[in-house]
Amino acid sequence: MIQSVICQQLGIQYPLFQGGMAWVADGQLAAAVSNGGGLGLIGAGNAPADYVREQIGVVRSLTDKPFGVNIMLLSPFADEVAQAAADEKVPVITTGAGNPSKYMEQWKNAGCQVIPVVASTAMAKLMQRVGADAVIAEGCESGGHVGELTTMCLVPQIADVTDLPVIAAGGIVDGRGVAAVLMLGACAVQVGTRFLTATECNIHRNYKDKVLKAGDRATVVTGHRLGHPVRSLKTPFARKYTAAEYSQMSNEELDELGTGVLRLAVQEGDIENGCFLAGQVAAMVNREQPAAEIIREMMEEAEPILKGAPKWVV
Ligand code: TUI
Repeated sequence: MIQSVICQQLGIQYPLFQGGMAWVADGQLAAAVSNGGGLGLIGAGNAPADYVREQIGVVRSLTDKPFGVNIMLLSPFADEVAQAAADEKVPVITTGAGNPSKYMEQWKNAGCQVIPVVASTAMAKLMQRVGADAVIAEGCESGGHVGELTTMCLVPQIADVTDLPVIAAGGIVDGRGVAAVLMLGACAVQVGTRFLTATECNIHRNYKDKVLKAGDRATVVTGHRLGHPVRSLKTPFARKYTAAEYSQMSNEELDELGTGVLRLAVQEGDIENGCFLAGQVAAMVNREQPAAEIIREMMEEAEPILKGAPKWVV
């Protein structure tokens, strides 16, 4: 079985995190992943603290395994969600889309392990200095908010500047990806897109179908103009937004255009107006499966690949 330092550190069976996908990663999905031996995460996204508390209750009612909450730092509710996570003493807190330094003391005092997403070596060094327990190096193959570097380039550079465990994210969908990032210096993976079609994932049927049908060039990055590039499936909304970015439209109007579009995709399955976040690996997601099966399959695939590695060395 594939194991690494992160398994002992967090008390999980397999070195696999589920992405903290906004609107998608609820208590039910997180519990299914944790029960499958990975680390399940609740995605706080732009939701208020009450929603997050409720979902923590859902996870705790379904599993006694470790789990986490992902806090999206651009959220207007980030402060109250940060407090709720500390009050609830969630085992693991991951963060995205910003610098979580100001919450560090609060979370460490509550006994939480803090694992920020970093998109640069500078941020990785800072996170080590302020007491993070590990870092997630997320390449721009991922869905949602993206940095500039690819997983292939980011993971080894992050591994070179920190002694902390590195979890690789972005572009990992099967055992080949798991094996590859372990070679780059990661000790675990974070997987988002593949869990979109997990049986326990409560997104709209249309969202799952779009992912299942996606081809190799199905995604596009929009949002550069407002400083928050986001990868999503090429849909009427993505085309409309791209056109708007290059038009005379004001930044305020552009911001307005992007408001509420994740909910429209996840809850309404609105093909015209929804923004369907997904990573570049969407094309390789071809089946609906229980979360536990996804985890087991990825780990079982990676093992013979890693064991076969000596054949490349004569
Ligand atoms: O955060 C994500 N993925 C996301 S967040 C999201 S919701 C959203 N809503 C409105 C605008 C933008 C997004 C959908 N998907 N992934 C983790 C991630 N974090 N990727 C990149 C980063 C990151 C970027 C900059 C982390 C730290 C960072 O530091 C900024 C700084 O201060 O230097």
